Amino acid sequence: MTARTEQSPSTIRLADYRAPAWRVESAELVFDLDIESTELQARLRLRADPAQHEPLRLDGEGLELLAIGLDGQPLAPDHYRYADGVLQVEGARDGSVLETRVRLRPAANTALEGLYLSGSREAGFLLTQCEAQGFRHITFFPDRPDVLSNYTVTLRADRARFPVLLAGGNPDGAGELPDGRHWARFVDPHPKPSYLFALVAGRLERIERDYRTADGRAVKLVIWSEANVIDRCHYAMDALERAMRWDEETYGRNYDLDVFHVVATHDFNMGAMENKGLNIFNAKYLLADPDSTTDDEYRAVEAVIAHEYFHNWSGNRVTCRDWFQLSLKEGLTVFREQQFSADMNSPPLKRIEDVALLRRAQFPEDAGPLAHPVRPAQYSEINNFYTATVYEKGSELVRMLAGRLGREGFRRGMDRYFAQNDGRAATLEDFLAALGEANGIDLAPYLAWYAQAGTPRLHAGGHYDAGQRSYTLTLQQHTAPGAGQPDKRPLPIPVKLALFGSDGRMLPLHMDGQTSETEAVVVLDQARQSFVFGQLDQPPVPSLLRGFSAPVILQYDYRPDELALLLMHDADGFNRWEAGQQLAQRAYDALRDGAADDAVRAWSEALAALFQDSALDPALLADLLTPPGEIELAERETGVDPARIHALRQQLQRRLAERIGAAALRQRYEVLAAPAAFALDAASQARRRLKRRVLELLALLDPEAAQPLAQRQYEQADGMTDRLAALGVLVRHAAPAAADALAHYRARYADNALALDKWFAVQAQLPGEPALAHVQALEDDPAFTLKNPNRVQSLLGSFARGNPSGFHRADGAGYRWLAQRLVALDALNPQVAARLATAFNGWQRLEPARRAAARAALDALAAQPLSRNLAEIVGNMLKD
Ligand code: B3K
Ligand code: ZN
Repeated sequence: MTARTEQSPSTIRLADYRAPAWRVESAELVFDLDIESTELQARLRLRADPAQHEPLRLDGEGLELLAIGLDGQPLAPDHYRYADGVLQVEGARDGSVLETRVRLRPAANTALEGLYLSGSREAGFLLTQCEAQGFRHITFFPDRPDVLSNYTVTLRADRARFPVLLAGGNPDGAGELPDGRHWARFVDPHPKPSYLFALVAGRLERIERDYRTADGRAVKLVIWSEANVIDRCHYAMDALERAMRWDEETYGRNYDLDVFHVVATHDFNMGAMENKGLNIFNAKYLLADPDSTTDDEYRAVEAVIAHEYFHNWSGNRVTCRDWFQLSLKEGLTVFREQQFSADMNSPPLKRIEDVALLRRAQFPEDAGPLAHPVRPAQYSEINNFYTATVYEKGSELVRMLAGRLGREGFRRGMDRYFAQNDGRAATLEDFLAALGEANGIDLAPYLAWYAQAGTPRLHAGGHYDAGQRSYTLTLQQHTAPGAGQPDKRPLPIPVKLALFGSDGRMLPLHMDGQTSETEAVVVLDQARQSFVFGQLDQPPVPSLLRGFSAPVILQYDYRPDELALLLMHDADGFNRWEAGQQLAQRAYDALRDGAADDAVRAWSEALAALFQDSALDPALLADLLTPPGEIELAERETGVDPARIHALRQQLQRRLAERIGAAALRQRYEVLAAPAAFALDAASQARRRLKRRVLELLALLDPEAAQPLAQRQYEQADGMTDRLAALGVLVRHAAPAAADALAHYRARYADNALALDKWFAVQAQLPGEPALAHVQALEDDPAFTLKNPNRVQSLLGSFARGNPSGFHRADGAGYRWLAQRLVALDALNPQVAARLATAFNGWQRLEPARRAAARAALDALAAQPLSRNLAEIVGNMLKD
């Protein structure tokens, strides 16, 4: 197999969607579980669509078929055919029962899709991953999300080796079998698509909690993990309870089974999976304790626990008709999770974090060869479409709709959406229709957002007319051609805005003879529109796109003093930060272009003043003191030279540190570092966040003076946030103490996989040329393996996707090395290989030498036999 082109016959198109010719009313599955060889007997009651006269075709990948029968009779070999992932059966009628028996080999499954082994053959446990198309690796089935079936699952296994047997749904009996074996049965009362099937079997420990839903159901919440980490599951349990309450209060959604199981595994391709009643989590998003978990990771655990739980309604009760609708569940669930996290923590900080992620991960995707609409029109490998566009941009689209309808209107719309689509496989049209109908508003124009790739640029210009006392704001939008869409249409762009006077106060908005409050939303739905505001005695400073009201790139030619005014006075926490980011970008541009110092001075002086403001939230201050990242800065350039970007950004931060001054930084650091009892509350987290930032600035200003502080912080840290921050500073500045600290950390956390991942990651992020040799040496560490996705991400991912100046070496050695590793990884785990390959995104915009080297590495890769996953990514990268 080589990289395929768009014409490949394996391309699946939204336009070709057809309702299933065959459905499965009920599936009775009996597993005889074993590490090396598992056997599965499946009994499917079939329903035929009378309008379609199609033979019965079921999906099945790599299955060893042991027996097959139809309506109680064994099938003769000429009555069925199994080839190329499809089992075709002759003679099936509406109401027929198909029985198959297959053998699976879990321990040999390194792709971690279908049924596989987590951990060692001796001590590990069995589990499944089915989304998107893993179920076809387990049994023959119409493996598509619009086939909803009733599942009865019986698990049988050796009791000593597999004391715990779990599947989705409610428990329905358990008992002993001869020869030390036992069984357990589960019945799911809610029809579900095959991608939500799950089982887990092995030696696991648990923690439990009784929960009563708002509508009165008694639910047993159980979190499972291997024995050595069960003590680290309590935070997740608390977060789960908070999420369940929040969904009852905010959306009126109650849980609907008697049990809710959550299982942690160290071997997982992504974050977590929302299987009905049996969520499975990458341990990274479930385990938490102060000694091994940073504050950011604590918040991620809370967010992912909530995300998967929220899927029970937005995803499971209402699922997707086809995989093109993926954002129907993912964008919506990310949005619900973002709302929840904002409510649990700080709304402005959460917004800043989410927009920063959008800019770092989604904007580059939308601007490069992997660009696709939130609802793609075609794909080759669906697992490649679990992207920042589908998730993060998808969430922004829901946010725009929610903003348009207001809090109560959105709730009304969501109630209708759930009521109309419960138990169905729905489309994005169904979603917009329900929201719109419940509010008497036609939301159809927003569908264009789902179909069009690329980030719109929003150009804003203001004109003040002293005679008329009016201010005219002219907005224009433009989306560059791309992703096979030469002509982009104007989209509805809600622009939330306020006007500021020169004293920093918000001005009342007089528009179209109406006076509104000091904040309004105007919607640009044409290529260009003007909005006039009256009764203004002075030219105002506009605060535009407040709260980041649409996922666009805003361009407004602010003067530095205008940005400084917004940075000081904007009550919208997001826009306040944004003003600082804009100022930082101007300062960066000035440094790069060798221009006069004004912009650097404007930025650093404004921040130096805020540094003294004791009323400012330390966490917000930490974010304000952080200029846009290297990936974001590269997005604004052509002929990208990542080494130069890194150097300029360091220089910029050094200038900031100089302006604030070593004494002020040092003093603030000592205050922040004063001993305090470890706590996870917002104030404590904010203090640690600022402490880290101040230490980093100090290290830039005077590495030698900062080193003992970092060393002391490392040694005295009472939690991972402080410890890792200090280690990072020591490593990045090549401090003499770095080697000792690394050795100490390596030994201290030798048995803690998640902490060890951070040890690999911190070294993979060493800037510049030396990083590659470091990474290569770390590949020889006995703890490194290509078989574990978290470890691959921590070393290879942190380097290739998170360390631009390290990966993009001028000599191209980073590219060649990655291409080689991708081939090896692809043979084990195509999903993880494909994700890692996105590190090449943006290669066409590199400066010529790097571009040529990247292209050569990609060409060499494309010439190899690759999985469909990796072939699609590489093929897209090389598309014109
Ligand atoms: N739905 C899963 C992702 C499945 C990815 C399949 N390659 C997790 C989530 O988004 O909640
Ligand atoms: Zn999700």
